[in-house]
Amino acid sequence: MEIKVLKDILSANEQIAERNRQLLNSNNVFAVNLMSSPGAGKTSLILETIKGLKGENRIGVIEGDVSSSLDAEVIGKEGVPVLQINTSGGCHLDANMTYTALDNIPLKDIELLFIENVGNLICPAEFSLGEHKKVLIASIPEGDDKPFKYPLMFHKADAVLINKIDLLPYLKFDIQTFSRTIKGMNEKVEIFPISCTTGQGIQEWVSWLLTQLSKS
Ligand SMILES: Nc1nc2c(ncn2[C@@H]2O[C@H](COP(=O)(O)OP(=O)(O)OP(=O)(O)O)[C@@H](O)[C@H]2O)c(=O)[nH]1
Ligand SMILES: [Mg+2]
Repeated sequence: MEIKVLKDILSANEQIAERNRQLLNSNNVFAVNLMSSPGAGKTSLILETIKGLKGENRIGVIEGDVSSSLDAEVIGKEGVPVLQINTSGGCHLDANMTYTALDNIPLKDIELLFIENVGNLICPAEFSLGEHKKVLIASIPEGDDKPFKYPLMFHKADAVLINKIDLLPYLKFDIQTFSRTIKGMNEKVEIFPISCTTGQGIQEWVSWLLTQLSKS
C-alpha cells in the first residue's frame, strides 16, 4: 500500500514535469536542474557559468532553498532574472513548485535556465522538474565514496562536475577511481573536474553546456 502511495506521488509529479517541459519548449528555454549536497558549489557554479558565457546568452535562475533568499540575492547582483523558491522545510524541489516559479519568471527573456535544487543528495534525484538536463556537483571535501552511498543521483545525472579540485593537495580523493565508478553506473554521463575558485575546467563545462543548448 505504501509503495502505491509513493508511485502515485511520483506519477503526479511526472505529469506536471511534462507540462513544465512543454512550457519551457514553447518558450525556447533550455533548463538545467542543478543538484548537489549542501555547499558543494551550486551557486558558485552558476556565478562562474554566467562569467564564462560572457553575456552572450540570456540566462535566468530559479533558486530552491529550505529557507532564506541568500543565494537569489547573490545571483541577482549579476543582473539576470532570478526567483527564489522556499520549500519551508521540504528537502527537494518538485514539479509543482517549479511550475509556479515558471509562471513568475520572464521566460521570453531567457534561453538558459538554471534551477538550483535544495542541497541534498537523495530526494532531488526522485523528482523531475521538467528540466532538459540533470547536472550533479560532487565536491572533493565530500569524499570519493559518494556514488556508492547515493547511487540514484549518480545514475540519473547527465553530467557530474567534480568541484573544488583546488583542494586536491589537501584531501584524499581519487578522481580516476571516482570517475570510473560513475561511468560504471551511468556510461553516458559526462564528467568535468572543475574549480569555481580558480576557474579550472569551467571553459570545458561551458562548452558542453553550449553544445547541449544548440542541440535543443
Ligand atoms: N576551495 C573551493 N571552495 C569553493 C569552490 N566552489 C565553491 N566553494 C566554496 O564552497 C562554499 C559553498 O559554495 P556554494 O556555491 O554556496 O554552494 P551551494 O551548493 O550553492 O550551497 P547550498 O546552496 O547551501 O547548498 C562557499 O564558501 C564557496 O566559496 C571551489 O572550487 N573551491
Ligand atoms: Mg547555493
